[in-house]
Amino acid sequence: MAKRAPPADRGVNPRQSVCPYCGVGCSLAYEGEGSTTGREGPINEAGQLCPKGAAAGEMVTDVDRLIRPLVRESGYLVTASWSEAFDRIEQAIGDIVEAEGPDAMAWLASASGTNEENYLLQKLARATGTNNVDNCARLCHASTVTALEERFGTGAMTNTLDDLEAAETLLIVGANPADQHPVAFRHYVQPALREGATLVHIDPRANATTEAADHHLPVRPGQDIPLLNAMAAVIDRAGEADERFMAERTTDLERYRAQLGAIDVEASADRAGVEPAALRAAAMAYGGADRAAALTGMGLSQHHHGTDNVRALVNLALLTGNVGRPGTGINPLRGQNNVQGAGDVGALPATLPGGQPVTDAAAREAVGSVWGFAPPATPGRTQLELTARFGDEVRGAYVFGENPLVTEPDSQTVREAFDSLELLVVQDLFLTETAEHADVVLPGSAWAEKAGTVTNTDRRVMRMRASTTPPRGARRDFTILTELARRLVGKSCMFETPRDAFEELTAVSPRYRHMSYDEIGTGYQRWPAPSDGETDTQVLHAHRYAGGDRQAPFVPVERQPEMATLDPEELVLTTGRTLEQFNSGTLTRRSALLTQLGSDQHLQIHPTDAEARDIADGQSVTVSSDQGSIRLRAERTRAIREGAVFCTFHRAETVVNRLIDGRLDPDAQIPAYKHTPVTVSPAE
Ligand SMILES: Nc1nc2c(c(=O)[nH]1)N[C@H]1C(S)=C(S)[C@@H](COP(=O)(O)OP(=O)(O)OC[C@H]3O[C@@H](n4cnc5c(=O)[nH]c(N)nc54)[C@H](O)[C@@H]3O)O[C@H]1N2
Ligand SMILES: Nc1nc2c(c(=O)[nH]1)N[C@H]1C(S)=C(S)[C@@H](COP(=O)(O)OP(=O)(O)OC[C@H]3O[C@@H](n4cnc5c(=O)[nH]c(N)nc54)[C@H](O)[C@@H]3O)O[C@H]1N2
Ligand code: SF4
Ligand SMILES: [Mo]
Repeated sequence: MAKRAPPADRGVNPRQSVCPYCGVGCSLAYEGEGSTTGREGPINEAGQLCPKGAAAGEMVTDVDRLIRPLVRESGYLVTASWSEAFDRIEQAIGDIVEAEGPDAMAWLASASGTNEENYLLQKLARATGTNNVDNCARLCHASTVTALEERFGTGAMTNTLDDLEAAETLLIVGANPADQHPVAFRHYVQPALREGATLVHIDPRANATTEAADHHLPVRPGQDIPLLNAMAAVIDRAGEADERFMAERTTDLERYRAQLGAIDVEASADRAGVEPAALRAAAMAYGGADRAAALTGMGLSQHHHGTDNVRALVNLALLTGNVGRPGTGINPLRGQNNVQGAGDVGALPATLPGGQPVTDAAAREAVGSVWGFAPPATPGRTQLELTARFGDEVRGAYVFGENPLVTEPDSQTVREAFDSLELLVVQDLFLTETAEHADVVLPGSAWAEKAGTVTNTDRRVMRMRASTTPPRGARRDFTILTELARRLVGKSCMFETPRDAFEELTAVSPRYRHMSYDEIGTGYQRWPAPSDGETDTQVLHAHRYAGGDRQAPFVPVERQPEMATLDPEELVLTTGRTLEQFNSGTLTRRSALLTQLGSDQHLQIHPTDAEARDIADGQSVTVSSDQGSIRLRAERTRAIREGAVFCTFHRAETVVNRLIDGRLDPDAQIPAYKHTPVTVSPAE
């Protein structure tokens, strides 16, 4: 496939910005009075938007926007001036750092914030002396990134959205892009299917993506490893492995082959809960294609064995030579509009801007020479490790654009943890469930009010432009963080404008070194930098992996995931998303348009499982795990497989995450939102 050049600047459009919701990164403009229109952008070339993008203006004018700082007095949040709020924060952080050291603070950055805001926040944290900075990428693709980095040297999408049209087969595992990345699905996946590509969908639940699929494997939640390994065994036995690729580009094949040789395909299919014939057919669709691309999401990443899940998928791609060529690869679909960027700019506890490890002395020195101070050398703690230490070794938290009281697992414990802090600062647009527990709440800015850059799922950096000012009394996020930096660490973290921060970012981050704010214009610039003769880096790992090696090891996954359904009374709860709502729902629940379109939160249950429990369609049910109980309305549907139940986490008041335990994947510290043994019974 011909490589497309980055589109030239399409002429000055002073209002063109990027959608504040998902990682696809559609271009849009705020038209005033709560209305938004799509703009012809690098991704949505005809200006298409999904319903969330179309409704993105509504949050800007919502009557509940925070417009005054709040501080806690005698147990109540009361309005305060900006200087009172900043004084309170400065004093409290100063006290905590003096008494307990800088690691007693937790800094949570925002995957919904710009690169410049997140760059500033992580730099500020490091200037105070801690690497305790993380963001909700930890809850999302931490396991994917860990598994990809260990093989390929970088965790990002190996290919691009444009490149999908070169695939003969698309393997979508644990993702539902028709609902969660809708414009990417319509604009990139569906055209590939119309051109004749085959779609294999692995998901315990039939959904909008499944409607387009040729093969659907309704895997039992948590059992992707036996399924993916059995697919590999089928491919290998059929002689469809790519021997030449494996000889040139992989190591440790013998161990992997030994594992494959011992696999009983029927038994694995049984364990995974799928038909052996369907498994074989899906395997041949992937293994028999010359170019097959895998797209992956939360169904694979959010497990106690999330990293192992992705390892199994990487093995499959290496076995079939589906890495480093157009129309192939492993492509994590990223979550928020800037979750890729938040990591790129260093809002992670173990990495400096550009993915450089904090433990690398040369990287620390290079970054430190620009910053004027050296970043600390010991990796910080991850988001959930920090929460677990609240009230103990961690005394204060600064939460920028996240709502962890709703979105972290084991909500009851999380709530107690947040309440045990000496200082909780929340910078948000609304009085979220988390903000209600804060000591200081700072009213920030919505997307239409801010300028800067964001990095989408396929490594494209695009610019946001402010077309209006924050409501009177609120402030731009970048301005808030600059003032905070001035007060806490003085000049070393001060920037006049987001452009200045971006320029410094290009100086410290190898990923962004070739970029320029002006040249991005209304187009994009992608990382990594193109080498000679290339115009754009659509395909990573073509000759060498990003880590510099020519060969990547097979890492056989021998551990079998636990089976939860030993007790016939038990079902496995898996959670996820709907088209019209976004994460904790803070923004989408307020939209009249989305509420009109969107469904309520139901518990999807298979008719056979419902029958066995005397549960009628629409009936109120109690869902209980070892952690607690909640009530939901049942929806009897064959869309969900037997033995599993599904609901979303968008409705904060339901507190679904009360049911989910706090155990983490040992390699990536990601929680298991996709696998909770529960009992379901008619509500009293
Ligand atoms: N409309 C909308 N779009 C969004 C978001 C949103 O909230 N709403 N959030 C954004 C964010 S932050 C993210 S991270 C992305 C997430 O995007 P996705 O990864 O697509 O999101 P999920 O719905 O969490 O999970 C995807 C699918 O995994 C399936 N699944 C559950 N358990 C398993 C399992 O054990 N194995 C397999 N193979 N599949 C399983 C679920 O049935 C679900 O259909 O979406 C982004 N886009
Ligand atoms: N059960 C279950 N739980 C899950 C998941 C799951 O699949 N199942 N998925 C997990 C995943 S993948 C993720 S990413 C997390 C998401 O977890 P969170 O990031 O905590 O969820 P959001 O609702 O996206 O919260 C974003 C907050 O930022 C605010 N905000 C948005 N834009 C701006 C801005 O420009 N400035 C400021 N100051 N604030 C802003 C919003 O108002 C909102 O309160 O949830 C995780 N939790
Ligand atoms: S697909 Fe994603 S980026 Fe595009 S309009 Fe919808 S939510 Fe926004
Ligand atoms: Mo996410």
